[in-house]
Amino acid sequence: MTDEAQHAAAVSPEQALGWYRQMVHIRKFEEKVVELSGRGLVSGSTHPCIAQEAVSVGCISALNAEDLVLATYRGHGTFLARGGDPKAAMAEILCRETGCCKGKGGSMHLCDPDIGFLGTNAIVAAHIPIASGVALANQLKKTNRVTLCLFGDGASCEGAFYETLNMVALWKVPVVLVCENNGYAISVPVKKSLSVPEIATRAQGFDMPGISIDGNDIAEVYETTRRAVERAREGGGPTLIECRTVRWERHSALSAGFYESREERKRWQVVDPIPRFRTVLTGQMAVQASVLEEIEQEAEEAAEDAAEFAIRSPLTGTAQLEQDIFA
Ligand SMILES: Cc1ncc(C[n+]2csc(CCOP(=O)(O)OP(=O)(O)O)c2C)c(N)n1
Repeated sequence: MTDEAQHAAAVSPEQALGWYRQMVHIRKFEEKVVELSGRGLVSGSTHPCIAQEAVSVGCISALNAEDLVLATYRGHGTFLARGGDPKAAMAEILCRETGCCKGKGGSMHLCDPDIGFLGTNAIVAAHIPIASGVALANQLKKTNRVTLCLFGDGASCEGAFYETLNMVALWKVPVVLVCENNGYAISVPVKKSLSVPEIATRAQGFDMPGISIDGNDIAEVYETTRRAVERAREGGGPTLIECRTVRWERHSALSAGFYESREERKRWQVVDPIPRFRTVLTGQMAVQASVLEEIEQEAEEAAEDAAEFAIRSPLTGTAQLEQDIFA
């Protein structure tokens, strides 16, 4: 039995199918975003999370409905995994009035407080102290809510990360810090930016747990996050989880993979979380391939519907510039 199959053994077929559905929906959504970007419909840059779907879906499914999430600009998948409306997300990415932020945030700023999704952020590592402040506020208010914060390996090299680790460990703040280590910060490979082989070991300097896991094994991501969330909720404080993953496509839809080698591409495709989980579903869980094909078809249609909705919606114009502004 593979590691993945062992981790999935504790999961019900319903939950497993739900995860598969979410991962495939995110994949199709992101492929559509890349296509629309190529057609010149996305203003500025957009950062696909293709191949990182298991991290978004696995860790978000370990949360309660009241918990809170903050993520990076590579956060479309996290937004969708949290239950964000794909039409409102696509409209936001295309800067339309019907977007979740009325088209003023664009691809890097998705937000929906109604589902506890407090936003994605374009400034590398800036949201790590913000998420921890949110978690501290909830600790002080005794709400029992946990805050989940996702960020990249590049962000783990920023000063804001270390300052935050110190304070959240000291005050036992109920935050779960999930580092999506996809091997690169734009074009800089981790071997040129990290002083340690595993980002998770950095937690030791702050006397908090740090765990490095296979971020493309959705059941392992779920179980590790579930334990960290439980610990945070019970007053045990923060955990740093390093999800080792790959960024299969490119840094952004504008910078089509010009730096990865052919060998690296092949390695990335082998660890792709979707076909890997498909094997678990059709094998030990005996799910019919036709059920999965239906899910893939439905996801493709949902992505197309989201794109059509966004394209039909009016572009956010200068008339709205001064609306919803706090000064
Ligand atoms: C404070 C800051 N410095 C630099 C940048 C430019 N920048 C945008 S993305 C990025 C790479 C970040 O890499 P990582 O944290 O590993 O996340 P990934 O893009 O791989 O998901 C950089 C340096 C920025 N947006 N913010």
